[in-house]
Amino acid sequence: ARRQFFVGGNWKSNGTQASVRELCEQVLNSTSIDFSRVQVVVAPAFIFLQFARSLLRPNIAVSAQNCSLTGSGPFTGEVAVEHIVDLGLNWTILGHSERRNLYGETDDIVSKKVNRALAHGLSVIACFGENLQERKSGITLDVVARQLDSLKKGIIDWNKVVLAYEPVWAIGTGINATPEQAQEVHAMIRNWLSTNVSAEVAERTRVIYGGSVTDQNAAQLISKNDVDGFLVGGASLKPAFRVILEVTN
Ligand code: G2H
Repeated sequence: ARRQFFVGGNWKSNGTQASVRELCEQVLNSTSIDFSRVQVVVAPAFIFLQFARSLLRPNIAVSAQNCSLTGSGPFTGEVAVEHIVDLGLNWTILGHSERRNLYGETDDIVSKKVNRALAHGLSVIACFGENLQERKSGITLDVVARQLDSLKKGIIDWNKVVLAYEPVWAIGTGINATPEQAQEVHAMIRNWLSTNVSAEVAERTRVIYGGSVTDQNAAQLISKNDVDGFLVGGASLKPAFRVILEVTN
């Protein structure tokens, strides 16, 4: 049987109370989604987590976009895994390339954050992917394998992990990976899982694609065997997100 599809909306540091309400009510709550086929998770900015949770229908999950490496305590300005758990939420994104590139999160930090989140019972959308230079040099698969090796150190429960392959050159650029490019890396990731974790985990784990996914390219991408869904940024803030949610129906 095919793995359950997974569609995540990463709203990044966007939105207002009004726009969050509109997205929740006019798009997410009013699209016909076959939840037996697709799991839907949206990630608003921390400040809107509770608000979005209060508005969304219960079968759409709400996720954080990051968690602190430290717990609750004297860590001014940090939001800890414990806070996310306390809100009754079950998900966080970790290792997004914007965290890695703009805020200095190394493979090691990401792996430790993943470990903390899983240890406290959260499920994790773990992000990784090569940059343009690395792709041009032909080392994409090595880079992805290195990132997976590091993530693996933090993963204590593969049942709670969704792997998000997000080539950095495709993020917010309008240049998505072609379905063939995505499939090539996703197949390699599944191979890596089979060799380095187990055949069962390789079969079961959702590997989703992120990077300029739109209503125009979602259907072609999802037609590939090893593409189990998407992490959608810009397009998840628009009414067109509806089309992406419906693509798995
Ligand atoms: C990649 C993606 C969402 P976008 O960052 O994680 O964003 O779809 O805007 O490229």
